[in-house]
Amino acid sequence: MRLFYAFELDEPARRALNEALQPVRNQVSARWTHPENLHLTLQFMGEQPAAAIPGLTDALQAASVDTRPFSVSFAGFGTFRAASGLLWVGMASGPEPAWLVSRLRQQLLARGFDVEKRPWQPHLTVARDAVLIEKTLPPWPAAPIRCRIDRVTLMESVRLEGRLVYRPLARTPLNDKQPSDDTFKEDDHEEPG
Ligand code: 2AM
Repeated sequence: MRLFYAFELDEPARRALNEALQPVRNQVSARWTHPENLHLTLQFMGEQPAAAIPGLTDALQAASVDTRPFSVSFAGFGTFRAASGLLWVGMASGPEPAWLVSRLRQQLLARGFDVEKRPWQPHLTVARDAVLIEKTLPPWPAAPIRCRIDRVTLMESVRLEGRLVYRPLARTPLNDKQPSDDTFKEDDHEEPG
């Protein structure tokens, strides 16, 4: 099974993004991501046996208990290498998503899974095989699109009749009972001994 962890977009964000991309779809020749497939990958796990799912779910739960829900916003096009044809939309946020990815990687390593070693670069892939005229990225056509993230999903990527489909296998809520970092914590002030 081809598995990865992702942030799913809530319905208003998905709609807003779809609308924002509409004029660009007419200007740039590309294979555009199907709107229902829009997601942001936290960690790609590659081929895994079904027997790995409990461990992968457990790692996600352990990583999520320390993270409260948060908001992100999407705006601006980017590409890793213009020649790759992969066009993405950038994500702005506080530090929470990067912390979450870092905790998730630690939890996965502790369970014997391999993880991506490169720093996490949040990106929402919106098109592949994009032909950019003189390698110029299209201007972002809308206001930044806000999205509330309150869970992380373990996803399976499958091809059904030639079409790429992402299937949620497990959704883990972030911990809305978690105090924010500036909240006083008694443990922080305990004297040793
Ligand atoms: P992409 O959007 O940047 O291609 C499902 O395939 C998800 O996993 C996609 O979001 C994809 O990211 C990501 N993915 C696929 N292959 C990957 C790889 N070798 N390394 C990291 N992420 C990968």
